[in-house]
Amino acid sequence: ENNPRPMGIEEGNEVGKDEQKNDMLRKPSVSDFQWNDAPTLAFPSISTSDFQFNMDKASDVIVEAVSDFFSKVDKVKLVLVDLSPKSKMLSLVKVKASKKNVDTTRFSTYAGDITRLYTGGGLHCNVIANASNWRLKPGGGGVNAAIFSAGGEALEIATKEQADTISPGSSIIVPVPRTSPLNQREGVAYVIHVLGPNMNPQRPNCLKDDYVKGCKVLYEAYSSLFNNFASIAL
Ligand code: AR6
Repeated sequence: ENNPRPMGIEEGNEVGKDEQKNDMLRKPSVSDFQWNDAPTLAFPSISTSDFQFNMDKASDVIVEAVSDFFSKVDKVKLVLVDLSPKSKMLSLVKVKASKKNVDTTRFSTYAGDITRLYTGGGLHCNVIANASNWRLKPGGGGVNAAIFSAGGEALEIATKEQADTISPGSSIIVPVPRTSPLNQREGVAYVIHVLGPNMNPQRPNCLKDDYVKGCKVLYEAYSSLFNNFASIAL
C-alpha cells in the first residue's frame, strides 16, 4: 500500500519514460512521504515566543483545537514541536491533553528542531507549520528564520507564488519544491505558514493583552492550520 513510486517503469519504453518524467515534474504530494505511516503535521507553538502570548492560555487553546479537529477528522497525526526538552509549552500541553483524553496515538510532543525532524529525530513529517509574520518574509528570528533558512531560496520563491501577506488567525499552504533541502533532506512536502495573534508592542497589530480576542484568533489560527493540513493530506 502507498507505494511511494509507481512500479514497472522499464528502460527503453517510451510510455514508461513519459510516466517517469511526469512523476518528476508533478508537485510534491503527501503520499510521497508516507512511508507506511499516517500523514503527519509537525507544528510549533504559535505566538508564544516573539509574539509574547501567555503560555498557559495558549496551551488551553492548542488542546481544544486538537481535540475539536480529532472529533471531525481521523487517520492523520499531529506533533507539537519545541526546541528544548525543558519547554514549558510542551509540558503544559502534555498535561492538559492527557486530562482531556486526547488520543495519544495521534497527538504527541517532540523536543528538537522542526527543520531536522527526520535527520535529527527519525520523524517522518510530511507537513510542517511555520509561525510566520504578516509579510511572509524570511528571517526575523525564531522558527520562521529557521524554516526559511532550511528551505532555501526555493521555499522563498514558492511562498511568494502563493501570497504576499497573511492576516492573523489564518494560514497559507506552500508546496515545498523538490530542489529545497527541506524536501530533499527531511521529506517535507508542504510548509503551512500561520500568523498568530501578537501581544508584543514592538510588532505589528499588537492586541495589548486583550486575551478574549487573542484566544479567539489563536484558536482560528490552529483551526485554519489543521483544516488546511487535512485538505492536502486526505
Ligand atoms: N524548531 C522548533 N521550534 C522552534 C524553533 C525550531 N527551530 N525555533 C523556535 N521554536 P517564535 P511567534 C519555537 O518566536 O511567537 C518571528 O520572527 C519557540 O520556542 O518563532 O509566533 C516571525 O517572523 C516557540 O515555542 O514565533 C514573527 O515576526 C515557537 O517556536 C514572530 O517571530 C514560536 O516562537 C512570530 O512570533
